Amino acid sequence: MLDKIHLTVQGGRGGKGCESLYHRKDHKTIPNGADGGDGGSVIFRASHNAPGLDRLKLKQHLTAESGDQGGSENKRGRKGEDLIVLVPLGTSLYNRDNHLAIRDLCNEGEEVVVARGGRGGSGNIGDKVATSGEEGEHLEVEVEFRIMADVFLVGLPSSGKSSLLHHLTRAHVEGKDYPFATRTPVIGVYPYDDYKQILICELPSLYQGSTQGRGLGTDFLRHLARAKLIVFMLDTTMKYAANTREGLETLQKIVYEHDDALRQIPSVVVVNKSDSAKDLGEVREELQASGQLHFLISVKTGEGVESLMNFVKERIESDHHV
Ligand SMILES: Nc1nc2c(ncn2[C@@H]2O[C@H](COP(=O)(O)OP(=O)(O)O)[C@@H](O)[C@H]2O)c(=O)[nH]1
Ligand SMILES: [Mg+2]
Repeated sequence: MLDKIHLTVQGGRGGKGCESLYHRKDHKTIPNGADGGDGGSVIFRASHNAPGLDRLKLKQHLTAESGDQGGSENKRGRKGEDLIVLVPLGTSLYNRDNHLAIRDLCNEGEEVVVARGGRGGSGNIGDKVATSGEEGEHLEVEVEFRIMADVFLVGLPSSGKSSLLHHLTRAHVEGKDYPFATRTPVIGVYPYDDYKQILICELPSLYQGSTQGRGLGTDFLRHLARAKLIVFMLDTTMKYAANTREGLETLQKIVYEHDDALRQIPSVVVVNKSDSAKDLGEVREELQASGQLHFLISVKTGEGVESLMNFVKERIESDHHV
């Protein structure tokens, strides 16, 4: 999945104003050339039905329709059609020249005019000087997609992220039992209380060395920017960390070095596989010592999962109210 592309965006040109004279029977001439139509604008709109950015990338140059020329006998040129570009919810637009944000499009139907069409030229009607239409705005745009989810699972390989996601949401997660199975983010919907839901996203695993360009790297951590809760996930088997403390440090170091602003997002530590711990007492002690909010769970037996989800629901709901 491609989630960062760049496009050239061009508003439609304004139609030319018309220069035309009407010859009256008394030999007087009356200017009657009409104005050209305005060019169409390029408008980005967030939609649940939008294709991924891969599809947009095929176009590269997006140009709205030009306005028609003005005609004689006061016939105004037709306005060019706006070009509506559908993008997925969670798309951010940046101006590539000055690197300024244009807009985040996060709600269904939300839209922004990215390149305005040029104004149509004046006709010579009313003794105006006939002019040609304006060019439309031209912009190089960076389009970036970040997954819109409430909760993100970030963890060591094989800690049980896919298992937890599947347990809660029935999301189809491919290739379990293979430590680096989840290569792209996977999203599931956790329904509760009849009509409420929480969107949960599993990110590919992190481990010591992810930052050194091994494996998938850490670019996917960009998706965390709008998270409401980050779940740092470890497990008791200690295959990918010497102990709980070290595992947690590894995860948090990678995430916060990727972007220090992510520290502002609430987080919780989840240690999975309580059913197969060699020394559960030691794990508990290390978690206590970390001073961080934590849950010890087993996706396999279901132990602790309900308390975890009660906390998650409370956390997400309190977030809705601010
Ligand atoms: N004993 C035990 N094994 C688990 C538990 N949760 C997951 N597993 C197993 O751990 C392995 C890795 O799980 P997976 O969900 O793919 O981990 P991920 O890499 O974090 O997505 C799989 O073989 C799971 O069946 C648990 O609570 N207890
Ligand atoms: Mg996985």
